[in-house]
Amino acid sequence: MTLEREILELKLEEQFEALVDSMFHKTIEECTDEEIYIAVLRLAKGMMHATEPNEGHKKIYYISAEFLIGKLLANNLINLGIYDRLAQVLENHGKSLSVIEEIEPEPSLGNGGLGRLAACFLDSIATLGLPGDGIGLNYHFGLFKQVFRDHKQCAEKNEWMEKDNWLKKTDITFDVMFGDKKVVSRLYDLDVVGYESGTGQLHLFDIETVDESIVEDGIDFDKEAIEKNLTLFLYPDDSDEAGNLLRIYQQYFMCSSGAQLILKELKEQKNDLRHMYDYAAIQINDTHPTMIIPELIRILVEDKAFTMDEAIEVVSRTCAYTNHTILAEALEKWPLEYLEKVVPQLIPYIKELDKRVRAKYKDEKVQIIDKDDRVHMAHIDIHYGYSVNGVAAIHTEILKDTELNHFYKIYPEKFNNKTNGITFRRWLISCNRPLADLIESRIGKGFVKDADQLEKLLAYKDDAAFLDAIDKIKHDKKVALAAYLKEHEKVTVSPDSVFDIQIKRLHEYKRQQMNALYIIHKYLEIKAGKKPVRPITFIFGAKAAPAYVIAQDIIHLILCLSELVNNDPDVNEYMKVVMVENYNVSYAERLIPACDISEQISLASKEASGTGNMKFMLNGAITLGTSDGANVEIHELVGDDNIYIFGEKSETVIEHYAKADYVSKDFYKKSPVIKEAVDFIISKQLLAIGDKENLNRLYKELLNKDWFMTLLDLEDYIKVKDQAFADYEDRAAWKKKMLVNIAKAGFFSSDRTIRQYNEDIWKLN
Ligand code: 26V
Repeated sequence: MTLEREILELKLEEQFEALVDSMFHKTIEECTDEEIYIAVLRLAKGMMHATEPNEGHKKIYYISAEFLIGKLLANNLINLGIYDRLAQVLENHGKSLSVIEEIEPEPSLGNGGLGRLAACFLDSIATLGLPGDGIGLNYHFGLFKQVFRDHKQCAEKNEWMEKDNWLKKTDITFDVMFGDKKVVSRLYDLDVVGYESGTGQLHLFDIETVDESIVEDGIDFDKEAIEKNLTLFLYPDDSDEAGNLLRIYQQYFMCSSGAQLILKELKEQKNDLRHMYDYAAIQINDTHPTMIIPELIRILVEDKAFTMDEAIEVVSRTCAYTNHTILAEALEKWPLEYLEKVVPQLIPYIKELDKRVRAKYKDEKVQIIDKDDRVHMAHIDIHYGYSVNGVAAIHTEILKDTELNHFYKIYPEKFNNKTNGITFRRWLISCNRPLADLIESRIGKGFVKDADQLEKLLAYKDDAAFLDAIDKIKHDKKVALAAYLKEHEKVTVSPDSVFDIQIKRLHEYKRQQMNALYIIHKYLEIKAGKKPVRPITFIFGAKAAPAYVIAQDIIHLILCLSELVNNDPDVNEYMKVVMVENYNVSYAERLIPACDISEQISLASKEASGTGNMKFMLNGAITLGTSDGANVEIHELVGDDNIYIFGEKSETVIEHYAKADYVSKDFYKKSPVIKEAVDFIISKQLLAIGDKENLNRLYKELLNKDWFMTLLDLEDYIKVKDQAFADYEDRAAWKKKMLVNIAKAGFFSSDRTIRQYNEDIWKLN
């Protein structure tokens, strides 16, 4: 240890001892782990508060209904540059920082990729020294906690907001009007500290009158008591009108609070609102925050004496929109009638925006209010924002060529691509420190802030000692995961088996059902005497929207399969199936470093980008995937030898949809392998374990509809997956594949993505 470091550590030790003494009148040794956690939280909050905010002429406001920040302790300590020293201080006193980290509850303020992306972006904005804040909602229970009962998913509330947490209550409040009804919105802040850099803020708004006690069994509550429920849950069940109205209440509450905050900050800095776009950029994360456009226009017209023309011009030059999906059912279209009920004051503005579009363009497809009186939120963003971006190259091309082609023809200059990224601080340094240290030992620390430097690792492609070291870390991580699965899922898996992992939200287009059909196929092969050379551990993690029936059926199938396979003595030596309970960011941080094969098997054209694929690659897993989303860019970077690509291309899939000529039954009839696997869903063995209704429904769905074309790609999937398992046995070659994947992951740093947003869209400095 250098002298300088020793002094710093001594200082930190003294500082921490004094803090603990003042808080609990005890020594560090005498404190419980919970007390130490609270003291570390206090220490980190203090240091973060003292870190300079990133400042500049112009600021980016990233507005999003989701910020899936995960646990913050380890990440914040790393970014503050004190993680190792504090770990040492605690160790000196018989405490373990990794045990302390476990105590922090995980905030679940997001569903999946979209929310996690927003969190990675905040880290990168702060790290790059850019002035920028997030704007969102302070959901008290966030996304539900998933528990399995009778091989089915049940939803419970996730109480993450304990007395001691990272939130800072501010004295900033705003009135938000729902027609004549006034509610009060209060701002809570979270400091976002960049890696060895300044800070930004995550501004989370909460309704003052929120009442946690109205939550009954599971996640049921009175959906109509808006003053009490507005910020309780993220996207509550929207299968009925009350649920949909609540989403609109949430969205407007966020947009109105956000708009008022932005205008307040502009005023404090004495910036001229008529040139708002010189001082602020607002990035609209999917359509959930779209109402900020009409809301800003409304405020400028009604309170700031702008004409309608002026307000529209200024707001349109300030707001930019990111599209995260091409799935029609996910593109929000609110009935005008619902908006009238919730926010009547916005209706004249939305109608005015629509009127102006109609005056210019006759094409019905670009109108804001359609003939059924539904308001297309994305259309507001595209007409009245200055930039429209997709999140991976192929996704942006599909937007331009098909889904948003009518808009692309009008505004080609607005369209641009920003391939997603991930923060390496969390997805490498924090979740896989041994790998980060090994990399540093060869190429230095520069890659942490300049991710392209990872390419230097290619020089070690034939260095057997280095390749073995990577493989050893992978094995250690598999041992650690196996121990965790034993404790938490009550299942024993061998770290010497291949770990094949699919973790993401449950959706038919992501095709967890195809993976399940492969598992059935493998099970039947083993039963018939064809044993794999090495055991395989199939791991899933996924939450399904409570009202999404087929997704629940797919979870049910996987849980039934795991019961069948893991308890069958003919088979369980050769394969295991694990579906982890309550998959979340913390679980991802354990699963990703331990993965050998990363399942990215969406139907080509449907996964806008995927970001899990990037996290796996960075941690040395090899992708098994379709030509979809960012897989395409991973493929280009690593080359054919270092990825397993299968399935039909997006053009073919798009054509099938256009011609409506995909018939799943044809594939079922044609292929005995497919037939056997699909039929097994309603086999005696599975029906003895599971629920007939769920299994039958899924069977029929695959046979008669299969909207996301599972059977189209199943045979190729089986073939290529078997090849991947065979190749795994050439250990030397596989280790090289791991290295190439790690070395080429630099492009997927969210620092790169944010630099591009800044250069092309925000232009902050
Ligand atoms: C939302 C919904 C809501 C209702 C019914 C079905 C459905 C299906 C999908 C969605 C997704 C909404 C947007 C979203 O989360 N997109 C994800 O964004 C990630 C970050 O850009 C990206 O990596 C994922 O590919 C994309 O699915």
